[in-house]
Amino acid sequence: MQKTNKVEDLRAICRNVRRDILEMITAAGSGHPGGSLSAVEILVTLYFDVLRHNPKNPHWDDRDRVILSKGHAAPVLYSVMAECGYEGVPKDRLNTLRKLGSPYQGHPDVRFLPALEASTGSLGQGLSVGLGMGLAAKLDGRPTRTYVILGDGESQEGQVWEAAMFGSYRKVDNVVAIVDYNGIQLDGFVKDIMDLEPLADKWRSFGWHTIELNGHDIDALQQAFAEAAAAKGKPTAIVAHTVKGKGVSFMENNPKFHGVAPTKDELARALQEI
Ligand SMILES: Cc1ncc(C[n+]2csc(CCOP(=O)(O)OP(=O)(O)O)c2C)c(N)n1
Repeated sequence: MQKTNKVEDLRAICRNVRRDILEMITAAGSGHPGGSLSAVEILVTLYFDVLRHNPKNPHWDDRDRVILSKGHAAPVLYSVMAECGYEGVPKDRLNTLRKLGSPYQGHPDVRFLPALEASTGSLGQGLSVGLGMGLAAKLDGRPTRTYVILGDGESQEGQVWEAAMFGSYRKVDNVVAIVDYNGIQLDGFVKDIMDLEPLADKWRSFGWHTIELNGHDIDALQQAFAEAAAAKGKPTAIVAHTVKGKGVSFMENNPKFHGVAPTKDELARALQEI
C-alpha cells in the first residue's frame, strides 16, 4: 500500500471507499450505509496516514490496532482494509458481504477474517477491548497505539463509561477513542432518545484528553491524531461531529438509512453524487 499524508490523495481514497460501501450493501440487499459513510474519513486517515502497520503482515507484534466498536459499520472497515491490500482481505470479494461463508460477515468476525483485531458488533464492548490491548502494550513496553471507533448511540451503553473510568485511572495514554458523533442511532435522533450532551465535557470529566472536531475534515483529524500521540498520562477522546449517510444527499441525516440497503436505482443516483 501507498501511505500518504496528502489531503487530496486521502479524499480520493474516501471516494473509492464510499463507492465500495454502497455497492457492497446494495449487492447484499441489507446492511448499514448511514453509519458506514459517516466514518469514512476517520478510517481512511487512520489506515492510510496514521497507523504503523504492515498489511502484508497483519499480525506484526508492534503494529497499531483499530477496533471498530460500532461493528455494524463493517463495510467501511472491509473496504479500507481491502484498499490497503491487507492479506486475506480480497477486494474482488467485497460484494459477497453478508453471504454465508464470506470473509465479510455482517459484523466483523475474526473467525472469517483473521486480519481483524477483534470481533465486534455487540455495542459497548470495543473500548474495553482496546484499553486491554493498550494496557498490555504498556506492560510489554511496545510502541503500539490502539484506536477505538464508537457510535454515539453506542455511547449510551454503560460499559463505555466503565471503560472510560478505567482508561484514565490506569493512564492508558496509548489509546484513542473516536466517537462518530453523527447524531442518529438505530431508529431516530440521539437527542430525542437519550441525549449525550455535553459529550466532550463528559469525556473531560472522566479524565480523558479531549478534542472536538469535524470528522470529515481530514486535516483536523491528522492534527488530532498527532496531538493524541503527544498527550502523555491520559488517553485521548476525539468527539468527531459527522453526518450520517455523508456523501449521498438522500441518505444524509436521514434515520431511514441507518439499516436499509439502497435499491438499484438509489445506488445509481448515489454513485453519481460521489
Ligand atoms: C448491545 C447491542 N444492542 C443493540 C444492537 C443493535 N444495534 C445495531 S446498530 C444500533 C444503533 C447504533 O447507533 P450508533 O452507535 O449511533 O451507530 P451509527 O449511527 O454510527 O451507525 C443498534 C442499537 C447491537 N448491535 N448491540
